[in-house]
Amino acid sequence: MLETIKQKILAGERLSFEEAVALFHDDDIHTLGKLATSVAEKKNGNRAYFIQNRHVNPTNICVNRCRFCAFSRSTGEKGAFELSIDEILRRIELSPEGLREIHIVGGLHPDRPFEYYLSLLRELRKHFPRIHIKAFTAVEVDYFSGISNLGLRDTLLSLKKSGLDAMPGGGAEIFANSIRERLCPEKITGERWLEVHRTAHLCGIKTNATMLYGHFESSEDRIDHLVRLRELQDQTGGFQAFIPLSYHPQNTDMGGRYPSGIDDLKTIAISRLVLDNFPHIKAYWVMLGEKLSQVALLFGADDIDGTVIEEKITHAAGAMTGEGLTKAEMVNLIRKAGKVPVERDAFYETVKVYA
Ligand code: V47
Ligand code: SF4
Repeated sequence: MLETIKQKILAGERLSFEEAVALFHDDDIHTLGKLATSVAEKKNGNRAYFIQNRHVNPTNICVNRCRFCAFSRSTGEKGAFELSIDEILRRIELSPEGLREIHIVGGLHPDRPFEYYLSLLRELRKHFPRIHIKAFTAVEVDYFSGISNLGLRDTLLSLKKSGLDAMPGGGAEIFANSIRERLCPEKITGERWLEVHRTAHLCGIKTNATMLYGHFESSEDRIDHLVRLRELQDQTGGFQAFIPLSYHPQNTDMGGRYPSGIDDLKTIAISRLVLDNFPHIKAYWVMLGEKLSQVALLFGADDIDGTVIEEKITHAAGAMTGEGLTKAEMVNLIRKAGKVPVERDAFYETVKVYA
């Protein structure tokens, strides 16, 4: 690895676009892991976070039909589903004790009114006042703004008033237009995705960010994506975590291959190094697998997400993991990586340290 880059990282200096791209072309994976760990430790010590959460997908019916998405269906198509609010409440009720967060994302339904989503939030808040609600990607929020005829700000404020605590990071994919057109021609642009998150931050809503990698994109496209996130974070400080999403090709229109384990680890480590203003880097165990997400804790990640319970998006596209992990399994996974497991809530407040 170039000595100048190494020295800059150790001195806590920001990497340029060119330096970050050079890291992707460097095969010294051990040095990369050590440097990313040193940065992660400066931010989060020896801690690694997890949360007791549950995923809920209100519907898989979606007007966008992105080419990498094996989860979505059109109305009336085999496998299409839509959950009522009562059904969602029932699923939360049946979840194990100790749930801290509900993670809600779904398709862009052609007929459901904005009121459905506001009622869902209100009912969840009423029945489960102590559980945080992290819901709706920027893509969904933009769609709600269209169907409600409210501007972005008022859409977000209505969601917040009804119970929304934070937003997940999905829908970012790769910002570069030339790649995005091949992945998801119907989806909002990268610029719009960033605008939704900027507006959320200005409304006091914390959000996450993601990047879908391992398809057509170049190293330059990945770094361009990271640098644009870093710039927005400089301005608002509203991002909590960054989650690289490893492409799963099965049952998709796009096809292709899974990224390699080394690519997964490099992407985690380089994300940690480039996103110097993001507090957390998440190794999403559902996509990386339990074993690689554990190793990712030694490559700059400080979070492995949560118990999840029910996962449909990655599993539709060939996830090799189970659908959920128990709290004991998460604690064990983190401990065996030599880190101190910390159970958190949706705002990274400590619930319990498993010393
Ligand atoms: O928005 C869809 C991606 C996202 C595929 O914010 C795919 O805490 C890989 O955003 N291969 C949903 N990725 C997942 C997501 C997420 C997950 C966990 C935590 C958080 C968080 C966010 O998954 C979608 C899309 O970008 N996706 N299909 C696929 N075939
Ligand atoms: Fe719809 Fe999201 Fe799937 Fe795209 S990734 S088709 S927006 S559910």
